[in-house]
Amino acid sequence: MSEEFSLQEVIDSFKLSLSDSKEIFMDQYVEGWRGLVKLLNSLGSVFGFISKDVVNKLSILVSLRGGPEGAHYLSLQSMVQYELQSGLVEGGDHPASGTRGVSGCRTLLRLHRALRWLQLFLGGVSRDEGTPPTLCSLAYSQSLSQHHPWVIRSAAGLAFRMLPPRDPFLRMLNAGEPPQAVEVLGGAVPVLGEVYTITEELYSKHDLLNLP
Ligand code: 1PW
Repeated sequence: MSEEFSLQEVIDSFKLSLSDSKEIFMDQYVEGWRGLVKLLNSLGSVFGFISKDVVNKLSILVSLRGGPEGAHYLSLQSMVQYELQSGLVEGGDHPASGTRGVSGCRTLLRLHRALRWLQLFLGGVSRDEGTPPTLCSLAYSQSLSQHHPWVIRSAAGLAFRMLPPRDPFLRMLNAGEPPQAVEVLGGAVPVLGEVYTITEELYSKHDLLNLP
C-alpha cells in the first residue's frame, strides 16, 4: 500500500471488513482506519494530535489481535463475546500483549464514534452542503464532541478551521477530479454507514456504548 491517501482504498477495506453474515473483521477494519490516518497526516501538523490518538488506538487493537488471545479478535463480534465472557470489557489484564487495563471494546468504541463523525462530514461534503471546515465542525458537534472534554473540543475546532476549501479537499482524496471524487465519496458514505450501524447495534445490544 502506498503512503498516499486513497479514498478508494479506504472504501475497499471497510467493504472487505463486512462478512456475508454482517460480521466485521478486525484486520480490515484496522486497515480502513490506517488509510484514514494517511488522510489525517496529509492535512498537516494541526491534525497531528488527532492522528496520534487514532494510531495509538489502532496499535492497541493490533497488539490484541497479534497477542496470545488474537483469535478472539478476528471480528468485532468475537471480540465483544470474548471480552464480555472473560470480564475484560472494563479494562482487564492482557499482560502478554502489553495492553494492561485497556480493553479492545473500549478502544474500538472511540474509533466507532469517530467513524460517525467521518460519515456525517463526508456525507455533507458529497452533497455540497457547505465548506469542509464548516461541515467538519458541524459533524463533530453532532457526534464526537459530546464525548470530549473542552480542551480537545477547542483544539479540534482550531484544526478544522485549517481544512482546505472544497475543491482542494476533494483533490486530496485522490479519487480523480472533483466531480469524480464526489461520486466516489457518495459511494463511501453508505459503506461507512453500514459498518457504523452494525457496530452500533452490537454495542447497544450488549450495553457497551458508554464504556469508560
Ligand atoms: C478529516 C478526517 C477525519 C477522520 C478521522 C477522525 C478521527 C477522530 C479522532 C479524534 C481524536 C481527538 C483527540 C483524541 C481524543 C481522545 O481523548 C479520544 N479519542 C477519540 C478517538 O475520540 C478519547 O480516547 P480516550 O482518551 O478515552 O482513550
